[in-house]
Amino acid sequence: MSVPIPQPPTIPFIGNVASLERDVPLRSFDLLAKTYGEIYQLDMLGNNLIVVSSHALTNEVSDEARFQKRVTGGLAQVRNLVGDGLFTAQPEEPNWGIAHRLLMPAFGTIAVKGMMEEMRDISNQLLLKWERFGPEKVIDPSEDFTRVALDAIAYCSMSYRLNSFYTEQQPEFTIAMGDFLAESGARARRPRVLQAVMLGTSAKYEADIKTMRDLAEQIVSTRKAHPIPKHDLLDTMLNSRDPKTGQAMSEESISQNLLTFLIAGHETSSGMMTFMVYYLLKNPETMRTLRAQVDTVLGDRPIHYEDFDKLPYLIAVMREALRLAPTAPMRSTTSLEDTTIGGGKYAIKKGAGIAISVWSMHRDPAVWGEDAEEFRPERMLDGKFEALPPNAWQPFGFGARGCIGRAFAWQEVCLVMASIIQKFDLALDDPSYTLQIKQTLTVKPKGLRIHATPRAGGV
Ligand code: MNH
Repeated sequence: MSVPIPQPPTIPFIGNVASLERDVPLRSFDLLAKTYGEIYQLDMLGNNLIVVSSHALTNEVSDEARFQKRVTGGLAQVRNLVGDGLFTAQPEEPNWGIAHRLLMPAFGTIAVKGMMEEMRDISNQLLLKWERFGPEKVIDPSEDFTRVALDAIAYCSMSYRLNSFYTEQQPEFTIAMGDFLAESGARARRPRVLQAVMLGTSAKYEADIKTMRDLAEQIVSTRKAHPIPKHDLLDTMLNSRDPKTGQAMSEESISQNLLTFLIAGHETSSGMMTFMVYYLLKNPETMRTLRAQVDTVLGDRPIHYEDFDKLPYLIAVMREALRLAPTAPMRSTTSLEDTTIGGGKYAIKKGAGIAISVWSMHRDPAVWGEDAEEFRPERMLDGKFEALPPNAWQPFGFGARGCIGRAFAWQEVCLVMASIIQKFDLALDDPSYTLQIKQTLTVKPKGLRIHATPRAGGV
């Protein structure tokens, strides 16, 4: 027999929304899991949401025969900009399949390997900046990693230079995107009556959408008018056909997907690199081990693609950072039929909204042991990662709707982080800094400031 899914007390009209901390809802989800256990339900402004936080239940709802991604909450708001682009399309929308089949090869490891020198061009801009500023400068790593991530996607995917390293403030486009994503998240948690009267906020939201759309449309139409002899992702989208239906992508769909790459690929990657810096600075022994490996493999020559395999400790640090800090900390799914999970314990109705708290699941002691809260890359080494139970490590989601940019992100983060460790001694600006989180659609460390001292030999 099934048992009721626990629910915190509700407040009339707004249900459980008040249970969620406004700035960092993630903290509330994690706390609710500690209070109510591996599964609980919330009334989100009249919509029921079931939240799953353990590995066992995550593994069950990761069965694509029974459960399917549902675009809800903040992600549904992102549709205001990118409609049925890859990330925000509902599974039944045909444009998802067309773009997915057409783009999968273009995001594969071989294609991404071909982007190595363009990524290096962008990565070098960060290295040169840090070297020229020198050890006294207080660096906001999150800002500079955002520059790297956005510029790399724009340059690699559509041969467009955002040139974020050449402006004191972030470029207008970046600011518009940051504000748009934060507001999309906020909207999902805001009662409709309140939303209706926030005219200034809505006008700003619409203006940000226009700023981004204008740039994307301009890039697409310029390319159509002046083709270049280069096979970037924009070229693939303009000139390939879906192998299944023979259909081309519409111009609107192309713009929406260009913006999708920028959205899906920049905060996640930049947040990941910022978390890596934080964990490395808080774990000096780990930093020493990593530095030793980087020095042995690279010496003072530039990193090549072939080196990534020779840096298993770097890979372990990356995996462990994404375990403790999955920068896309939650995902949504829905049940295709009336069913039960937890060995018949919990009844789930067809169409039920289910959120998977990857953040909590990545700390499940049943998988990670009693030291789950500790940053320990050794747990990802020597075949231990490969031996994990299925779906225990899900920072890139899973299945058909898993991250298409995974190889891209992996290569970029390897390149940037190996180069930084090779070339700089890093230090916290405030040695007593402890992790605080900023949450929009993704999470990143808040208020982290560092110094970067070039090592002998120079950049
Ligand atoms: Mn990415 C989907 C995490 C980098 C483009 N990405 C997802 C999902 C997660 C995710 C989780 C699944 C979301 C869901 O189930 O609703 N992504 C990441 C992380 C990084 C990342 C942690 C970096 C670290 N992603 C990138 C990069 C790009 C990108 C870089 C593009 C250049 N991601 C996507 C796209 C999707 C996606 C596009 C949607 C894929 C689909 O649904 O078909």
